[in-house]
Amino acid sequence: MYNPRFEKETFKKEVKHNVKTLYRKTIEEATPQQLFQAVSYAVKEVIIDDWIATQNQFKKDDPKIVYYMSMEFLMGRALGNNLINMTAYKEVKAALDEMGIDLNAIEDEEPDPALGNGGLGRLAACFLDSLATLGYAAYGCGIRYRYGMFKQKIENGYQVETPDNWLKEGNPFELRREEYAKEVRFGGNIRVEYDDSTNRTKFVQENYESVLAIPYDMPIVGYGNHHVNTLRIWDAKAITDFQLDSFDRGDYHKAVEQENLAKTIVEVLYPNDNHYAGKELRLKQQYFFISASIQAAITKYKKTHDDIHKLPEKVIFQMNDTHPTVAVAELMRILLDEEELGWNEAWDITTKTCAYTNHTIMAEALEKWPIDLFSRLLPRVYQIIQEIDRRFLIQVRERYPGNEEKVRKMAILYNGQVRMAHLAIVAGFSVNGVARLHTEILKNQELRDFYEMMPQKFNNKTNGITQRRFLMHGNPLLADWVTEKIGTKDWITDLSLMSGLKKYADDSKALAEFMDIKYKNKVRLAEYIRKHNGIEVDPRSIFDVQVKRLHEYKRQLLNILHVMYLYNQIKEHPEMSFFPRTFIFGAKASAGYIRAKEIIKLINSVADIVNNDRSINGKLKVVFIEDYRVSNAEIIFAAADVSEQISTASKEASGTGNMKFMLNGAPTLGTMDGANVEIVEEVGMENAFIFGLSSEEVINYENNGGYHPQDIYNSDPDIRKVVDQLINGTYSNGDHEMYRDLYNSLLCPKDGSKADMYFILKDFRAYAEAQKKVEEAYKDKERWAKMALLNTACCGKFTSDRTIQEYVDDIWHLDKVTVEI
Ligand code: 26Y
Repeated sequence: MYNPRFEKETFKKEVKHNVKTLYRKTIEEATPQQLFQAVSYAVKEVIIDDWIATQNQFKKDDPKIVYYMSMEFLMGRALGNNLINMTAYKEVKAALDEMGIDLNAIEDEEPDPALGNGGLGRLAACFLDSLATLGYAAYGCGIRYRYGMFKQKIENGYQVETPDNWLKEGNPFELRREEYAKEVRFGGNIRVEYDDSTNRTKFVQENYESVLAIPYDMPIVGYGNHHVNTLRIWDAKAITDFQLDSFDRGDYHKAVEQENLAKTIVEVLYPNDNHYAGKELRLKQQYFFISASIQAAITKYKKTHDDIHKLPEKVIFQMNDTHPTVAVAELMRILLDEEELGWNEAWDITTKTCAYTNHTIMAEALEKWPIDLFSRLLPRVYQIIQEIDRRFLIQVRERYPGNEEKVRKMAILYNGQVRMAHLAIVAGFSVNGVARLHTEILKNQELRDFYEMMPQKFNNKTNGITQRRFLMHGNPLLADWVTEKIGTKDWITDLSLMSGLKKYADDSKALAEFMDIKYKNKVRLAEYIRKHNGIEVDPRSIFDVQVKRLHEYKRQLLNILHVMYLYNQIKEHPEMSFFPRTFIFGAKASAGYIRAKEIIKLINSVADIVNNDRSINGKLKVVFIEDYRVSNAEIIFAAADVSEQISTASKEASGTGNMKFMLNGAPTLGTMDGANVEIVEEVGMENAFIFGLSSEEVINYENNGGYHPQDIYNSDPDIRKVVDQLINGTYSNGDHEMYRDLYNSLLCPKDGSKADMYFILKDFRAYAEAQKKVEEAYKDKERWAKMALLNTACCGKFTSDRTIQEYVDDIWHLDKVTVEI
């Protein structure tokens, strides 16, 4: 056992004690939520000891620390995960059982901390898990949003957003740390002063508004190693509590303003995924958490080191996309104005501590702030960026004399805008993509000029996921089976050991066991669907799953158009052989993304018609799972037969859901995009269903003005029929306008964009054929079982432990810490 405090009787006593002191109740009287709180506090008690031990070890060892700076951390529930990582899940479950408490039910009382949108935020959470498990010193730095990702309700087929008040009942795992508060200043003007005695020019910010950033720490528990890192998320508070006498001093407005600023700044997570909207409040959020985090990191460093020049030996700031990029200018500001270094010294330190990860090539996701807004809000930071840009452009002109085209393309400040990606690349010593194909596209297309000028900065770090959450916690049946089959639990921290399953690929008994576990997980999901959607699905049907954010490039529309096509086929040829199929969708659309919301409505409309058509004998079912999030994702991955990864090639930087499906034994049906390429490389073409245009082909079409979807529409009657059904009322009660915009997007967009930008009709036939192959393969039970098992067996590369070790080896160079208890 991990810790004597999880010993049954001790732990039971602790829970009873907590229920009594927190609620003045007995176990029998407590509500499930109260039990969740009481159990969580009991678990936290144990964590705290390890947390202290880890911090003490840091003090002793003085390791280099990575600060993972991210606007998003999509953590998922903490209780179950913490128990897993403390290797106490089963013991605690048994102890609670004896008290008549069902751990699973208690876990369901925990709201998902949803401080993120999708892939980028969840990746940050997997990285924190791996950093602690591998024994590296790390802080996650982010924002403690009052409201996380909205809750999604489906009403009459439409998405309706409601606020995610995740802190309503209190968060038992967090610690408020008022004593580490930092002040963050906005706006005002910069007064330049010359100090004769020191011969220095001083830059003094005046007439600013400020807020106090208050850190909340959450423990990040490593697996079985007593290592506990910290996720530090910042709350905002007005700098002086509202004081009435300020009214008399004429400061009334300012006092109110500061109060409001503090309240609004951390109010809510922006629900945009891969789409930049240019909101001033978002820039405030960015500077708020970055300034506080960097100040805190510097304070911590200076406590035990006296030479600021050596900061790069102990500190790394990893910027999760461009959202935290203002970090480079803020670090410069502190080094110049507070540490009083010269420009060259400050620049040398900054460019050795900051590194940047790019997560997207979608043009609309690139952050470019209007200069007037930026300089008004962050006057001193803006001055520094001007100087960074000025010096950088001198280098560009030196390298490319007379080539003003280069200057225009590479400048940080251009056309009235601050290009955050350029700032990150110029100031960072490392620029990485998140899958091999993605990094190649960055080097050869999107960031070509930068790659040409500074090739040494560019590197690839293919994403990964944590098997602790997505197998051990999400799929305990399969986890236990894997341990039994490969004869060791060590896969929990060394996923390459999964290859030990390969020897069972032709073992009928093992294959039957594997598929029996899949079946049980399908029954579990079917129950979830019955409870939450009121739809009956048959666990013997093929569970074909697409769960991810809703975005046109991810092509949920291709999937549902294909369902419409299948339905037409079944209706037209009732005699044809057809293996029963359940198409499962889960997706949130950004609140302002109209077309994405239309696609959700379409999926639900198709579901309504298809699910209620008794003439097709339940051969086809369509389910839209409401409020897709980390907690139900764990159940969904475990139950999937087919993993839909059908983005337009070149658009999905990596994908990480694809890896979670693979881990749980679902073959990929996908395009050669993102990490799919590497998945296929590991598992073999014969164990995946690959279709569609390649990224080169897509990029080629794009560079030559697109293609003509009308030709396909005119020549393929099955496709034409499906597309026409968008506007002939089939799925809209006779309303011809409801899906007109989707129809137009495919054939003749009204907004001036290219027809079928995402090559849905172009890839349709290839997709339908690949789907046919899925059906054929599934009918052959043993063949399918082998494919599914080989997916699990070949997933070793896709652990975030591997990804993190590569970041450590190539970028961060951290020291391993062994926590001594
Ligand atoms: C509003 C705005 C500037 C913005 C907000 C969120 C831009 C982008 C994002 C989120 C991007 C994101 O989640 N990207 C995904 O990152 C994953 C982790 O690297 C990849 O697997 C995935 O392919 C990529 O779409």
